[in-house]
Amino acid sequence: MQAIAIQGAEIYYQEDFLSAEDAAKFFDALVAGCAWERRRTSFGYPVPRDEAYYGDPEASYRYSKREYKPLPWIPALLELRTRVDEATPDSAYNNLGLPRLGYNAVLCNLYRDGNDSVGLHADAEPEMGPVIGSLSLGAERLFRLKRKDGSLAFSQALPSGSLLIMAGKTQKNFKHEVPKEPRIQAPRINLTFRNIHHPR
Ligand SMILES: O=C(O)CCC(=O)C(=O)O
Repeated sequence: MQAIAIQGAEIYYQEDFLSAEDAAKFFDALVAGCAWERRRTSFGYPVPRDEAYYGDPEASYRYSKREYKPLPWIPALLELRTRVDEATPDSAYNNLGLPRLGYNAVLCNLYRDGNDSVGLHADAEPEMGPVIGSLSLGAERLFRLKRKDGSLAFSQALPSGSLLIMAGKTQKNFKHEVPKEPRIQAPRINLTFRNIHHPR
């Protein structure tokens, strides 16, 4: 994977992580096979994307007052977890002084078209590990990273089959978003592999 130099962040990227054939195969398997759900915010509005959460039984967490309880892994997601795990550079863990923890959960997002999105946020809950593997499938999606002062630090169109790893202090120093792109009419999927750990 290629390291992308952004001061205060640690990002790795591989555009051709999956072959076009594999990306299409996994996209079809996940559109049909994930238990997609349009959840509501604490104010009762639907979030602008469908979600499905899979993982090991201990990987529950709360985000924005929503409870995420993992469904048991399905074969396509298990296979992708292994591949994303193997591709995650040692330095993502070594630089943090962590052992290779790997991923025990994945949040799947389905953006049905360019009107679906995710607003600016960081994945920085205390139980969430700092290494996150983000795999893209389907139509291209703009992914942006912004500094705390709102300035743009990174903007990349993520094509199907690409893998982006966020590590180091990326979640502490930056927020990320997928803005609406109304011209996009095709669906796109993002999988964010995480490590959820509840300190005892
Ligand atoms: O689709 C993306 O790349 C962003 C997903 C995301 O921010 C999240 O799941 O927390």
